[in-house]
Amino acid sequence: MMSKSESSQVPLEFIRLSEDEMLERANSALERMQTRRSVRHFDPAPVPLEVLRRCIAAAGTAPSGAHKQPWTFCLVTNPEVKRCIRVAAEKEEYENYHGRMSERWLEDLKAFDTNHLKPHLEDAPALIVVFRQAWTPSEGEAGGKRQNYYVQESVGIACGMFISALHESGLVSLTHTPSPMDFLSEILHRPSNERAYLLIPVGYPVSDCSIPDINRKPLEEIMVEFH
Ligand code: IYR
Repeated sequence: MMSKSESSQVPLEFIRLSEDEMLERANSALERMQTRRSVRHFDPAPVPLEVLRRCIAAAGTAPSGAHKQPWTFCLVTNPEVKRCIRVAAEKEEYENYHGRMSERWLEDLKAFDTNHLKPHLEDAPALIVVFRQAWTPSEGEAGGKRQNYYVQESVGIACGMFISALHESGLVSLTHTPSPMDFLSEILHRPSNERAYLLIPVGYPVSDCSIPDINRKPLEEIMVEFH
């Protein structure tokens, strides 16, 4: 018996699949996900904005603490804004690569051929800048702030769903974390309850796109079963 609840409840629409069908779908989901790669070399060709809007809508279906949906997705295609973001990101990354990152960290990044230069921030036709909302402005609350819950987890899940939706839609992306990234709040005029979380360039790969030769951990290495 479900306990009485104060919220209004509606029926869940759910179709139970046969186990064969489930395995087939799980296999094809895995196969699709295995072809996703982060890309650093973008073709400047524009992408359909409506596709990006739908992918952001898909991200917005993510579960979140107390259903606060504590995220804002800024969709940037304006070349001047992209340039500002690139210039500010490269300034921070220069400091990172020339002193702020440890030798070990730089060593770990060698396979990815990264440095402080971020041409993809201008080459990619769209930048999606994800902000997390630490709190929600509220006139009725003390300090005018209403708390959000599990914000990092919620926004992380939404970003994962966004990246999957992009991949399903035939686009490539990069999860980029310039650090620190407060400059994004300034450039995009975000309110004080928002903090930049992730910067995701999106587009098509260049035709001769290369990617790091890396392997994913096998299932046995990432899973422990308890039955
Ligand atoms: N934020 C830097 C450095 C960097 C860090 C990690 I961890 C990466 O996986 C990749 C890069 C940059 O964007 O270059």
